[in-house]
Amino acid sequence: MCATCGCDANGNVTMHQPGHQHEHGDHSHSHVHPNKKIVDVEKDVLHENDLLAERNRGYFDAKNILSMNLVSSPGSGKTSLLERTLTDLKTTLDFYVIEGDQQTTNDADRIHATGTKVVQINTGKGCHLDAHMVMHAIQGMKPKANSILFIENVGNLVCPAMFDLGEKERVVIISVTEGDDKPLKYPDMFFSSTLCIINKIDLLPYVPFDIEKVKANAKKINPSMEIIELSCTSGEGLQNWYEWLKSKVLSPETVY
Ligand SMILES: Nc1nc2c(ncn2[C@@H]2O[C@H](COP(=O)(O)OP(=O)(O)OP(=O)(O)O)[C@@H](O)[C@H]2O)c(=O)[nH]1
Ligand SMILES: [Mg+2]
Repeated sequence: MCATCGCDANGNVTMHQPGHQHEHGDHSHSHVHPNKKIVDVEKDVLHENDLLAERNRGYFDAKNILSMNLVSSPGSGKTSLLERTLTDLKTTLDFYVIEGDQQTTNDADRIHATGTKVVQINTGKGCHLDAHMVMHAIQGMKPKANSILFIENVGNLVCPAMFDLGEKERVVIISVTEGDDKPLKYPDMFFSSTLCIINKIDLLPYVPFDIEKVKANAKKINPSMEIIELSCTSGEGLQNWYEWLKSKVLSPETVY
């Protein structure tokens, strides 16, 4: 059992690459002993995760890799946003993707179809990625310097908020079918993210979703959060996302 969220992240991390599979039997995840105080275990798990996240961050910084953790509820459009972005920008920027899901290589297969190098991490019953899993994935993937690494987290607005992966930016995606109260109901995720993407705006005429209200709610939780509205289906607003992304890319000359 995962001490911090109650998910059973017990056992091995299986990393799938389309057409290629690895078994990593050395993944360690802390377990709750029935007699131990949960609060102590939580501290240990998160402390261990934070140390590994710092290690990942050092690796990303040293290689000037822009790392982004994409988080959302299941189905908000994380993979759709990646498909659009990779297809539209692959000639100008160098991309890598780590896909996190409980099961299947569906998302990795979709990313692979865009011609981008991708590793799938299956968490089994675990409901979030952690820094250890990401460390293994980047060791196998060896992303080039000055590239962009997208990490698509498991669809879940709760547990991934607690686990720093060493990313530079955390991007939370909410779709208009989910309700405009989500920032208030899941404040940790919105507080810890730097950008909020409101996706599926093509569906606004059909759903009772107040876009001004969701923005106000997000700003209430995190006043410095940036917000971009878009539709992966119609393409509306994607340009704003691409400009934001490009503005975050550091040129090699600015690294010291
Ligand atoms: N109408 C509409 N549908 C969208 C949009 N973006 C994504 N979808 C649809 O939403 C569904 C889920 O999209 P995904 O990209 O798989 O979502 P996800 O967040 O990656 O899902 P998980 O990985 O399962 O958490 C798919 O059927 C998409 O086609 C959009 O902008 N508008
Ligand atoms: Mg996905």
